Amino acid sequence: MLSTKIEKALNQQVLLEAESSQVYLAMASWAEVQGYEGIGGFLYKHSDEERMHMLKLVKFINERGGHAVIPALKQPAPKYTGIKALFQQVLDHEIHVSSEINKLVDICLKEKDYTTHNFLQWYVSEQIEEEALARKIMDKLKLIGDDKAGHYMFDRDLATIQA
Ligand code: OFO
Repeated sequence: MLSTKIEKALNQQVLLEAESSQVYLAMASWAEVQGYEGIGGFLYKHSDEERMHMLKLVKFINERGGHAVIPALKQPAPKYTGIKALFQQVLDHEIHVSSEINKLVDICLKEKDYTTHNFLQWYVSEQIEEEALARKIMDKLKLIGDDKAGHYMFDRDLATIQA
């Protein structure tokens, strides 16, 4: 059984994962409209993944006797100044998510909720991978700079990367 404190904290994470999915969906749509098919495809997949992260939390909360509340979402920015700015936002966002997951883990330890602590380990590992991938992408973009041909290759490259 979840304590009220843990239930509330997990519901906050439901909101964050839902927001992540929504933001990446907005980014995907923008990229697609700009002609970046590979980037768009990558971000659509990433958006789906975040929805899966949210669903996993919803199921867990309900299975443990809590109630997962599906939140309202604010509209994400519809436009981006460029792909570098967009991916910097992805990286910053993932760093933020990691820190929120760490806070959740900390609450679980304080509350001695080892079941939820165990459940959250999957998110801890997932965040390591997602941050590493976002950093790798930013490193590539820094190398490319403003080179148009580089952007074209990068877009093709991203079509083959697993979100
Ligand atoms: Fe990438 O945020 Fe979910 O966990």
